[in-house]
Amino acid sequence: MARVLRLPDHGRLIVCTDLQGCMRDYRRIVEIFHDAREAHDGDAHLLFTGDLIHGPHLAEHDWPDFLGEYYRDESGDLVDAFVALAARNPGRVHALIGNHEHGHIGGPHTAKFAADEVLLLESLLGPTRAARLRDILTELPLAAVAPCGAVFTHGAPAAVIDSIADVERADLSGFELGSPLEILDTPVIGPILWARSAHPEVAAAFVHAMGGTISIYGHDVIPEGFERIGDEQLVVSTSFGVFDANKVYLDLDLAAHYRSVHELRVGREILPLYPDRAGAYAAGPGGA
Ligand SMILES: [Mn+2]
Repeated sequence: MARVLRLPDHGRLIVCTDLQGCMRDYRRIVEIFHDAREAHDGDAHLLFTGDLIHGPHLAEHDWPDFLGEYYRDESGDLVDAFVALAARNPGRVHALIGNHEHGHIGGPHTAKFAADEVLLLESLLGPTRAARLRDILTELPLAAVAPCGAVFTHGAPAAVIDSIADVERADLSGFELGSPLEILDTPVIGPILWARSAHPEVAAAFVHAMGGTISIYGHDVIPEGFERIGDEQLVVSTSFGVFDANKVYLDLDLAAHYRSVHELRVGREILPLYPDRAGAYAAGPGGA
C-alpha cells in the first residue's frame, strides 16, 4: 500500500503531535479542529503525527513532576474516538504511524511505561478490540506531504531516500523481535519512526526528495513546546511530557507556500493548546 498521505492545496490544517493516550488533550484538539472547520466553510483537516497511544498507567502520587499535568492512559478509548471522528469527517482526519503504533503492526514492542506496552494495551482491550486496533493501525500512512511545502513524519527527517517512492513502498512488517536500537539502523522506516534529530543537510535532502520545503515532526519532547532547527525542521510538542502552559499545535494554511520554518510564526501558525494557561512566549505575535 502507498504509505504517503497527500494533503490538498487549500483549506486549513491543524497538526497535533504525540498524545500518548491523553484524552483531555485529544478532546481539546478536536474542539480546535471543529472551530477551524466552522471558520473556513468546512475546509479544514486534522493531522496527528503518530503516538496516539501508550501513556502512563500511574497513580497520581507516583506521577513524576517533569511529565506535566497528571493524566491516565486512555489509549483504547482515544483510538475509538479518532476512528469515529474520521468517519464523521471523511478524508479530513488523519493519523501517521508512530513508533508506538508500529509495535502493534510489525515493529519492536515499546517499553516506555510498561515492560511491553503492546501486550499491555492489547490485553486491556481484549482479543476483539485488539484485532480491530491492528486493522486500524495497518492502514495508517508513514508520512504526509502538502503542496504548501510541509512534510510530516513521526520522528526526525533523518532518513536517506532517493525519492518519495522509497517511503511509499516501505515495509513495516517483521521487526517484532528487534530492538529500537536495531530498527534505527533500518533504512527509511528506522529514522522516520525513531530518530530524535536530523542533521540540517540530511533533513534538507529528505524534504527535497519528498517534494517539500519544511519538515514537521514530534516524537521527542520539547519542554518549551516547539523548536526550530535550521531552516527546514520544526519539532512540535502538543501533549506528552509538556506542561499545559507550553503545549502547542500548528494551524497551517494549505494554500500557502512555506519556504522555511521561520515563516511559521508564534501566535499565527504556532498556537497554544490552552491559550488561557499559555506561557508568555506563546501569547501572540507580540510575545518574545
Ligand atoms: Mn514516538
